[in-house]
Amino acid sequence: METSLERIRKDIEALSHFNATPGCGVTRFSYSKEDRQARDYLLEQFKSLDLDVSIDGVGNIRARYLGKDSDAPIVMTGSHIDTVLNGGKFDGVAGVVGALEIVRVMHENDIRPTHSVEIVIFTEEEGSNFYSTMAGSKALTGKYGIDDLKKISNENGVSMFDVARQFGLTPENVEEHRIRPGEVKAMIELHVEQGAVLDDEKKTIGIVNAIAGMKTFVVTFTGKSNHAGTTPMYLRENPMSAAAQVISEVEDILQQVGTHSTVGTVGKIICVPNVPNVIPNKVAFTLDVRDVDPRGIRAAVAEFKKRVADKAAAHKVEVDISLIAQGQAIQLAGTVVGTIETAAQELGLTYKKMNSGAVHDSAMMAELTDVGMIFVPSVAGRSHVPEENTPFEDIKAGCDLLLKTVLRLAR
Ligand code: HGY
Ligand code: MN
Ligand code: MN
Repeated sequence: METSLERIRKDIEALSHFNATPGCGVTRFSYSKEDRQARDYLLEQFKSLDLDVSIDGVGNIRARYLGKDSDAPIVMTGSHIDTVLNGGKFDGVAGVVGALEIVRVMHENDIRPTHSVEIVIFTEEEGSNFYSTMAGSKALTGKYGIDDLKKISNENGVSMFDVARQFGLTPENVEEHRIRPGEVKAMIELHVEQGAVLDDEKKTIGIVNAIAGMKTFVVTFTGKSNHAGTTPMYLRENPMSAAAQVISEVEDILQQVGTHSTVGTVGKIICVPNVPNVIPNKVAFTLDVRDVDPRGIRAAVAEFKKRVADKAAAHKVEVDISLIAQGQAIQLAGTVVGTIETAAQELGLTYKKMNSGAVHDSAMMAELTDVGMIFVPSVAGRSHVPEENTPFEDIKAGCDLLLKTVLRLAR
């Protein structure tokens, strides 16, 4: 009994066409037209399998394949279908299609494990709308309540609460649909590695031990706008000078105080008024700091805040640092890691135990249940780019491993 390469390929290709930027990677933000199309496609598939489907107030989808004991805690598997801007077609989708495919195999072979198996599709994993990664899984696991959903907003100042409402959902009910302690026996997420380790070492499977924690800040320097030609340098209160110096020191900070696995990224910068012959009055940028070792994040953030304050003073500008997203580093459950490893050995798959530098919704589930992750290789380690690629045969191997693992956990 194995999964179908053709169905896996067909689903991934079909979903990749629900895309706002054809020809330039895949862009499918939560609550967009493309998101609606992808949801409808998947809901169609779930209906054909007679799954018991529920959608919570922010759009997290749960589709349950009933086991013999409907009261027993469920085994959950899935991921996300939203993307970054001009991203790839495998990030998140591999795990959702993998979950769908293993349920199809159970359904067509009339396999009824004791525990129900539930497909989950988490909303807004990437944070592309509201810059808060894993906002959907944070709501589903109770880390985000209604107040948090009203606090995080998009570039037009519209909150996630209101965007979800406009999408036809009921965010006011989100707290009723939270996953309850004891409800989930285990959660397994299949995901592309998004790094180069498996591709470099020619291994088919990554068995994840730990998922990095992260903190995302928005740093805003505010100075005094003025004419670019008539304002002498010594009279300037220029937020761009302060921002440029801090941004250029991020690598130095990590060198000095980070661990070997601490990473820091400035990925977005906003300049107001953003006109060549005007000294800006405001410059804001994001800083994303991650590590599987919390000490690395703590040390890097402390040093970064010190440098930010020094540059603000040196350039006579105001500064505000706000934390807009965070996730704890987590160790995955030894029992689940062991189950995945035994299954990989039985399938004769090459594999490597490893950490995840990317964050994942599974990390949000880790306080409520035992969590495991299965990685499949990313060609040349590329992800969050149009070049993102994983051979379908590797995804199928990951799905076969997911099937074996889930059946063992759910039997
Ligand atoms: O940013 C991440 O690690 C994930 O892809 N959202
Ligand atoms: Mn992802
Ligand atoms: Mn991603």
